[in-house]
Amino acid sequence: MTTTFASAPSTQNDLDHWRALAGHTPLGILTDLDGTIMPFAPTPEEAQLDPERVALLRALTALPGVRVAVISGRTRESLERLLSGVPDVLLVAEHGGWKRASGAWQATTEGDPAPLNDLGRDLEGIAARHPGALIERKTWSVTFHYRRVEPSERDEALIETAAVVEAWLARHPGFERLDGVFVVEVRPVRHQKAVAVPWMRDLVGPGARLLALGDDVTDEDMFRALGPGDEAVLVGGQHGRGTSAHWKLLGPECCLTFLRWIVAVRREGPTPEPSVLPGPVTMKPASAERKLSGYQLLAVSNRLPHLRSAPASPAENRKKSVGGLVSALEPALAQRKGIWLGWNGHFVSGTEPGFVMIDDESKPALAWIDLPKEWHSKYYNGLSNRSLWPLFHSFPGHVSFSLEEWACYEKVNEAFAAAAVDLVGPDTPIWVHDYHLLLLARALRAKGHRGPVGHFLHIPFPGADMFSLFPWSGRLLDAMLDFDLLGFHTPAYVDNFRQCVRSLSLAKVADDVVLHRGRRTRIRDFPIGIIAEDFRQPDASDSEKEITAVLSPFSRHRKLLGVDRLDYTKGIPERLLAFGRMLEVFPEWRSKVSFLQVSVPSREDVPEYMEQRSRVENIVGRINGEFGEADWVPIRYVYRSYTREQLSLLYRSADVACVTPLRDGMNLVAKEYVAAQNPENPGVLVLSSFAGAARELSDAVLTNPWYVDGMARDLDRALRMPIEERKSRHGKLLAAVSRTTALSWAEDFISTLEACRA
Ligand code: ADQ
Repeated sequence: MTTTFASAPSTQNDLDHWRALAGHTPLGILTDLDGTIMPFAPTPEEAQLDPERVALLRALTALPGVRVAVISGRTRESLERLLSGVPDVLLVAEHGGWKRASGAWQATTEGDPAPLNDLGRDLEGIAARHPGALIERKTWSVTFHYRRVEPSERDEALIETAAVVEAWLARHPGFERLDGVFVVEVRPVRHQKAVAVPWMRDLVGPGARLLALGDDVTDEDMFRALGPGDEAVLVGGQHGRGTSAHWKLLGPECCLTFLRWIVAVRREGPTPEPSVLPGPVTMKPASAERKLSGYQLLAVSNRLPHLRSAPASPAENRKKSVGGLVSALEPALAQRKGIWLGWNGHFVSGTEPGFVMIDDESKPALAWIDLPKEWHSKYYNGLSNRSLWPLFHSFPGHVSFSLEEWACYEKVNEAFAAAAVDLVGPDTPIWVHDYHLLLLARALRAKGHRGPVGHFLHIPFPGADMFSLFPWSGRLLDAMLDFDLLGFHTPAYVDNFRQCVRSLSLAKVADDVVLHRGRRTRIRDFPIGIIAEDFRQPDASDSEKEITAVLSPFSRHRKLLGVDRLDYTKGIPERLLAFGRMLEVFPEWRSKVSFLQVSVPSREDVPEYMEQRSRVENIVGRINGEFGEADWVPIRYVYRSYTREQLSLLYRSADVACVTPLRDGMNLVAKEYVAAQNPENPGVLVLSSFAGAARELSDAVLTNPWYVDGMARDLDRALRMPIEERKSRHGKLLAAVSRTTALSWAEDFISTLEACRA
């Protein structure tokens, strides 16, 4: 994978700048090792510093007026082994935990690393399930390496790791998590490569200028600690975060050439040779590259579809990494030379978003910006998930509004628009996803974008009464009408939108068109589909073994299944209560039927979601305590993510799926369950009438999740349903699921959007 920073060739000014630094005395060079001056080896132990590199480091350390330090995350022993041939090099190990000028190593902090042992053990358990993963334990840190995990397995490994690490960090506030290039490390908050900077400055002496080189996010700490007159160079730059370096080198080989050039400049003087600078190049906004690449379609969503490195929170990645949206958009983007822009899950340290970065070798091509943490918290946790999400799902009790968060939401939409116009030409169609970016068309127009801009809302659009609670409802609707096309899951949501526009007397509303400020906005339902084949024949592989283990306690029982993100809109407590009520009212089911609830962690830093978790766990405990027997646990509750193959096996094994959200835009689990069934002996779908999917899947057992007694009766009915009825309902449901696929959904939206150009 190549991550491309937009870049420009070096100029005479660059050359003069670097000659001055390379020739400066005294000069301190701080360099990272792995990924900077030597390429990554499959495991840290396999790495070797070849004779050419040893010779170069020796030559650098022998230069009068120059000191060289290797600043690494490696252990003291491993640095000593690798650099034994470079006796004069200064060393910093464990990301600043240890330093050695001459003589013995010195620890830079005091503290107790013992609690890391428990974390190490838990992570070993995860590594054992993911071939290629390995755990590295140092004095002050535990690192999970996943470079050698199969790419298709990495998301899963990361999601599990992140869950364990986050839970551990909540109990150990003196430590922090660091996501590097295929590594997740936990270390004391105080340990940073930054400690090397003042230390080096002291050692080099008065008037020192420093040059720091590194490829990893840990090197950013060092870069930020540099002073005026110093320079930071990002090597390779795969870490994907905003960087404070102004220069970049393409990779370790370029880095070697550059260091050789420094040796030559110091030995031979600034003129006449070497007259060409073999790097670094200045980092520039992406616009120059965009003109060359000519992307024909841009998709924009809050998060990027694929994990680019460790997830910020496990659940945030789950949807995109396993969901149908990626599969739906991938072919459409590939066909049109498209690119996908999103947030990468990382934060920049400053107060402005990072550079736009492009990875045009991934499929689809990806571009991303990283946001300041505070922006993200206000825009995402705040306005998106504490205002718009509950409001649009008609949960006014969960809503909170803040002017500051709204202002930040506007700012983030503008930042996305700025990135978008850097990536594509002014006439390129842009497809925007979901409630995080409802102001994007407005911001794009302000930046001169002329091409068609469409929006698809993945969640419900509320009725006018509900919508009017939003303090900035007029401004929001007004901005939404800058889109050329607004897509919703169902005609009912389209109708809600129409009513809202009418109630605000903002515009002229015809059937599927709104006219406003001279712009025509088409409004239409585009019910999202799945790729049914993906759920039909799961491979009997390792995933099967794991699912067999999950299901084995159920082998003698009929099975009910719930699969959801742990979100209050999904109605998980209500459905468990209904199951409890069923056991009470129909005692004949006791010891004969079990409920498996699989929940994926979600938005765990939003308080409502933490409450939801403990509420669900309480109900599970209560029902199991009340009805359980020595050989029967009524509810098994699993709080984790599964692969698509594993989910398919779960779906296929369940007699009844309870897809009972209190409100849901569409709900893909309902469709996936139908697709996964054996047509000769299908299970029964109990589906909430308040899920968007209920419109297409009207042959399910439709239930009202707000009415626990009624839902208990519906569960009983589903369990008793005769085979003929099951087959007949399933046949109709499968036909509905096959009618609109994820691919036809994307094609339909894009071609409608392209037609808006006319
Ligand atoms: P979600 O609210 O996330 O999506 P949903 O449509 O059900 O809801 O999609 C969930 C996806 O996550 C499914 O593809 C499912 O397979 C997967 N999933 C669930 N539990 C999982 C687990 N334990 N492990 C792994 N994967 C799991 C939002 C809207 C929905 C709308 C979709 C798509 O809220 O209403 O249907 O977008 O537009």
